[in-house]
Amino acid sequence: MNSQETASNRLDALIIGAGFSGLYQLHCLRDKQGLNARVLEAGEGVGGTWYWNRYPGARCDSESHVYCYTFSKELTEDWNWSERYPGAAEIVSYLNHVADRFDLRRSIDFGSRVVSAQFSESDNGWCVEDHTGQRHYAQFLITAVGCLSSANVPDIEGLGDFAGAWYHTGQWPHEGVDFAGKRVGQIGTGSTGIQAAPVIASTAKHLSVFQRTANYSVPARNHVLTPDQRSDHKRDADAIRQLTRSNSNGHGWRISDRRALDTRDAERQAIYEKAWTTGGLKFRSAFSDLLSSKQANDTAAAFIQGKIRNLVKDPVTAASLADIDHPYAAKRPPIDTQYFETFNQDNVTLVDLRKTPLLRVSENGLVCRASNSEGHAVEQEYNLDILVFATGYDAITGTLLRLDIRGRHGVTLKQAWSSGPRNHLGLQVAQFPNLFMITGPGSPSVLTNMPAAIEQHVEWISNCIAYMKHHNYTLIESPETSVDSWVNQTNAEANKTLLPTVKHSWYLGANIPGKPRMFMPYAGGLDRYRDICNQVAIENYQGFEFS
Ligand code: NA7
Repeated sequence: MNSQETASNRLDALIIGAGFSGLYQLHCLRDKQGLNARVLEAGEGVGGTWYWNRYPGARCDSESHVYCYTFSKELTEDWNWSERYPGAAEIVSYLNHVADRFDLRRSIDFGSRVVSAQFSESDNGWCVEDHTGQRHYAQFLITAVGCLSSANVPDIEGLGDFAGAWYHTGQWPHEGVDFAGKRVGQIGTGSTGIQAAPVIASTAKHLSVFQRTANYSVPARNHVLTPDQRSDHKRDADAIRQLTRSNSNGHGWRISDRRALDTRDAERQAIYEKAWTTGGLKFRSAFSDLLSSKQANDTAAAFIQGKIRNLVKDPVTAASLADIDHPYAAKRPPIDTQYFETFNQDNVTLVDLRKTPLLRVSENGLVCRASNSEGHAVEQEYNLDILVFATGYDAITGTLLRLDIRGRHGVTLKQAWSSGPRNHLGLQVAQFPNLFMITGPGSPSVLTNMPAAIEQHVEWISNCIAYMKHHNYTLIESPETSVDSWVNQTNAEANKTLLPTVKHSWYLGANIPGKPRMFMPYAGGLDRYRDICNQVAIENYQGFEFS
């Protein structure tokens, strides 16, 4: 690295990504601390995850009055959400409004994809290269790349032969896709597939949903917010903020103290009925023991499976949809608008891949292995015009690893994480000084309402940098001992729950072939995590080393 070049244009902080985290991090460092901070963003606009995820039905599962920043009263006051859950387009509008309101765009390079980041021992800083070969120098490097931003397109034989069009939901064309009169195949029945199927089926000639693993889903009960509901949210903004900042999940509701196993059958059933009618992720707040006791969880699972069997008219389809192999909410629990009801439409078919496994993509569509009336294996071809991959992401670590980040002595993040992601407090990796991760592995992230987790991380990182500037420290780093201790705590928290018991969970990296299996998010709750981080800061950032 040319040190003259470095000195002349070195930033205090370089932030990767202009979604919820990157925008707030920029605001905190540039506007509140007067630092020279800049954002590199691969997209042509702000929005992060929501910039790319424009698939049909794309909508947040958090309620709109909590899926937003809380740091500015004026911002809360002047923004109006239109529905109980914000749709993708409205979230992008909100983030554009934030970018304008705080004049953030002038510090963002759009269309700038980071291809590598190298720590320099001589400069105690980072050299970041974008796809054009341009180099950017900064004392601090902060990744704000989101947890679900690297699309997982499965390596299915023959995809190159398909004569129709195919799309991954996480890289959806901005001009949209017209399904009218088309035969559509959708692979995947996670949160995304469950949102997309009813919308695709509303215009497609035919939709075939290829289901590998059946999934729970609870009705979202989305609705347009009335003027009264909107003004209640504004009036109660302080209390809502206090709640989202003090509970375990960052949502606007607390998990009940009541235990399912201590509740009599009739009462428990009534509680589930009420939660089903209310709808949304709040269903899982019905009892405290749903994620700690399999027996308790079975009661929720049986309730939802009963609902599925009632909602779906064809008994064979209903049985396939309700034949769920994991505890409720041990995988990310979807919420839906008319998902199960969609299978009652004449133009919708469920293909159960457990009974008829997917063999390959052909020129005409998808080929599965079925059996004929004599029980002999035969190939069954589904003719399709459009194939939709709702197959998820290389979650949490995927994008970080693709950035080709190199720490001390050229060690790559891939090498440091060869057996799974390891860091201190979810924030810092040993041998990678002055690198901070927002909502990376080892932090509550995807187990919470993301903006609540993001605000906590951004504020902690900003305070830490302010502390360093105040004390004239130029370098912060986490020793291996701190990393070991945090990894042990993260594993211990996960093992208190049913979360790591699911074989095919992206929380564990199990959806990506070859990815090391390790439960990635911190499962001890955002409230506990916040307390731990605050205590570390109070004790002069104990567990970190400064120089
Ligand atoms: P998910 O939750 O990872 O779901 C992906 C779905 O795709 C799931 O049903 C997978 O089945 C299925 N899948 C993946 N690969 C294949 C192949 N090769 N063949 C058949 N089926 C496959 O991703 P989403 O986008 O739905 O949700 C991600 C998060 O976004 C969500 O949790 C929210 O936080 C928002 P599997 O279950 O692995 O058998």
